[in-house]
Amino acid sequence: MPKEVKEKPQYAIVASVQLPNVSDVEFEASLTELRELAKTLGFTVIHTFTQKRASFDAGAYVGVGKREEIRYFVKGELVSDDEADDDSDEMLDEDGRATVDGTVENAKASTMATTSLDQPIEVIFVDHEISPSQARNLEKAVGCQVMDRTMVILEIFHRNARSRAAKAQVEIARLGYMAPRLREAAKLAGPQGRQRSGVGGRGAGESHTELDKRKIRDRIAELQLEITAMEVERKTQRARRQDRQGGANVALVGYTNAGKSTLMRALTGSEVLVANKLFATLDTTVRTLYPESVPRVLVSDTVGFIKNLPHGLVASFKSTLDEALDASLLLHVIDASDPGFERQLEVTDKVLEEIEAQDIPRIRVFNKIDHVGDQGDRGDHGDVTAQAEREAALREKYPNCIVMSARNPEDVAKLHKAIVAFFQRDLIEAELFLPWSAQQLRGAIFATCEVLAERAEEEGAFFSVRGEQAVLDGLRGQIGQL
Ligand SMILES: Nc1nc2c(ncn2[C@@H]2O[C@H](COP(=O)(O)OP(=O)(O)O)[C@@H](O)[C@H]2O)c(=O)[nH]1
Ligand SMILES: [Mg+2]
Repeated sequence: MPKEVKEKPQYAIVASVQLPNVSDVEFEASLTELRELAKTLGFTVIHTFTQKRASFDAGAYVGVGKREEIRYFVKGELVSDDEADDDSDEMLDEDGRATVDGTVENAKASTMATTSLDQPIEVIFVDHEISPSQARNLEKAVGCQVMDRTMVILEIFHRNARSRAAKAQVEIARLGYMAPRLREAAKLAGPQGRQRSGVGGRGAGESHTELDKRKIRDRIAELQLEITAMEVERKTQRARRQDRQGGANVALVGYTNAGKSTLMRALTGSEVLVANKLFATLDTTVRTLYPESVPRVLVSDTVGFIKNLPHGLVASFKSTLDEALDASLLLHVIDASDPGFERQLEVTDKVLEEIEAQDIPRIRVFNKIDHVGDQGDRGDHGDVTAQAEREAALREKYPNCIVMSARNPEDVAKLHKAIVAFFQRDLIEAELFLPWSAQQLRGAIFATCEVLAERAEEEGAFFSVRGEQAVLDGLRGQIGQL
């Protein structure tokens, strides 16, 4: 079901700590992915704060100077922070991005940047899973809601879960995430929160949390039983689906940021709608291939693979990917410009096998070829030689693959053609004769077949068509009866 259309942008910022064992490339890739996930949730990320540290700040994930800088940015004004005198942790910053002096300068610049915003900054996204108390402290320090990586991913899975099994699986993960956070929620709620238990006082608040925790455990057990029961049911459904003939469905699968949604829009002609920002946040899960083909092909987007998927979310991810099983063709979209694309390709193949989608025909689509060798800041014109080399290597290694750029309309047309060709592989060419007396069937011919040529004769019209055998037989039968 489409979400409510939001008229105003929801602004957000991102913060991340780079630990010593994380390379710059890895760090940036993870941040890009998080921003992409935030966009999926409908947020416009306007700034990213980064910091190099030996470890996360035990109290609030980022160091105190950084917190101050972020708060300036969020509030759009200079506010003094009681804790701001403790600057010891900022010394670890190697490129001086977060030294305390620099912080104030950055903050002043930030203040200017944010005063022009028509909306407040609502959320700060954090690129790690942080503890409940870190989240609470950070929230207090910077003055907006905190969402950590796990929470973001859970929300996306929640929105993408369609089958009952997927919904149950995601709920289990959500409950597991929430359980340790209840105590913090109770603390945040203050005395009022404790009163809910009816007794009041500190101990009562704690026991209320214990009660909630037990409820959560019971609910998880219940859901687990449901899932086990549903697995049996699913196997029979699967068998039924595989028996079912026809149904030209394509599903786009692959990592987040590979270009699935962009391709979906390009392939289905929904570009115009999506260019209008209002629609960018709408669920665009299933659309018709455009220009339309015979048979009509439905294209669906699936939840993207995630590079840093928290271990506890693997089962939920697989269950939300289940809808790919309904497809008769998978387009596996790969970002050919991502240095880690081969590893991602392997992981995708492995997961598809685990959800038993390995027998569904697949086209590998190496996207973003235009971006190969692009250092990011030089615009969209990457290194042409590097692109040609990468393309040749890919074609050699993956014989039937498509190497393309979603930004190139000719490439999109080629992919469109490949999809249509796949679904037309069982079509046959034939000639139909429609007497003038049976012209009411003309519409039916155009609706169910691809008409290659039409020729008027004295007795009626000849159509050279391409269609499914069963459809052609049906039409001939109808013509004969008239
Ligand atoms: N340079 C380049 N960028 C692309 C291409 N395809 C998609 N993108 C960009 O990559 C980002 C992620 O694309 P999106 O379709 O949202 O990826 P998804 O997460 O797989 O749905 C967006 O900023 C797109 O504009 C491409 O072929 N070339
Ligand atoms: Mg997408």
